[in-house]
Amino acid sequence: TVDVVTLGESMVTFLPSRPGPLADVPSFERAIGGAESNTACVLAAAGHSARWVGAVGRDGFGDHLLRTIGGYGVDVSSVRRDPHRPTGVYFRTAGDRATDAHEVAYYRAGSAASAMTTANVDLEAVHAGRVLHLSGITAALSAGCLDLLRELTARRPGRPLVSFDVNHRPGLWRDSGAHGPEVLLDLARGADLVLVGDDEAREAWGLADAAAVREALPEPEILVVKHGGRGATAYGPDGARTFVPSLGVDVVAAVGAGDAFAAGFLSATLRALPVRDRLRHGHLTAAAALTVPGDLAAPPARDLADRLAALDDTAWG
Ligand code: KDG
Repeated sequence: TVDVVTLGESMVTFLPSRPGPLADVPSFERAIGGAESNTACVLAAAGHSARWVGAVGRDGFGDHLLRTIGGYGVDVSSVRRDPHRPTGVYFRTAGDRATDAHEVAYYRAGSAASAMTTANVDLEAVHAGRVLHLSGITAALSAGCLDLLRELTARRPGRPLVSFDVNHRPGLWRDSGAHGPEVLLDLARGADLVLVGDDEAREAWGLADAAAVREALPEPEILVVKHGGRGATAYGPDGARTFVPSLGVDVVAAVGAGDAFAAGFLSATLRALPVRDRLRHGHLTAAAALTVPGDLAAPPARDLADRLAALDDTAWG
């Protein structure tokens, strides 16, 4: 068995050569994006076996994604090549450093990944991990993708630990016939581990704080509510609540930080570390992603991360 399987859409990402609005950026640099493959890449870089399942076109961008994600050591052998649909791409601006307000232009409607269904995805490969990591982005891509996520979050005996990062992307839901917030809450109820930002919970569900999110989402064994640069709160099955502050890093770009946080938290979960240390590993891994312009940064080496996570509360003040 693999440690972690993730499923979702990956795209070629174009990062701006300069700050400023999309209308004014003269050139872009190619990188890769996709929340779920980002998490798989960081987990593989941290020494776990990871598989990413998705679909890409039979085009150069698809080749590039497979090569790059595979280059991190992620198993991409179950990714479907679609001869009829293109690989999705998106452009982003650098954004404001203080507010992280940025523009995103997606070109992913009708992409290979949006055509994923329960019938064309290798479900055996999807279920073969100790952990299956999903995100709410996939649910917004198409009716077929939403069905697939419903199937994968349905509670049934013997399934892997299902991890769900809410990743509410209002721009993607605008063109979908479904009501994003309701669908996301419903999918989250089927997961064992849920990760959500307090900003997302406020925007999508109108829930004011972490306690209100736990009240609305009692089903997942572990619920992690992230408070941006402040920290994160985890709720366990027994009502236990653990808050760990974030590291005060100089943020270059917040993109990819949530995916990295998930990777750090999952890595520590696979190693059966206590919840406090899972949160600390989440913050440490996120800190690496926060300090680079693109989605992906190498996570801190495991022994260093373990030593940093073991520092006393004054260091984690
Ligand atoms: O978390 C980073 C992702 O948002 C980015 O890589 C693109 O997956 C993406 C999306 O759909 O927004």
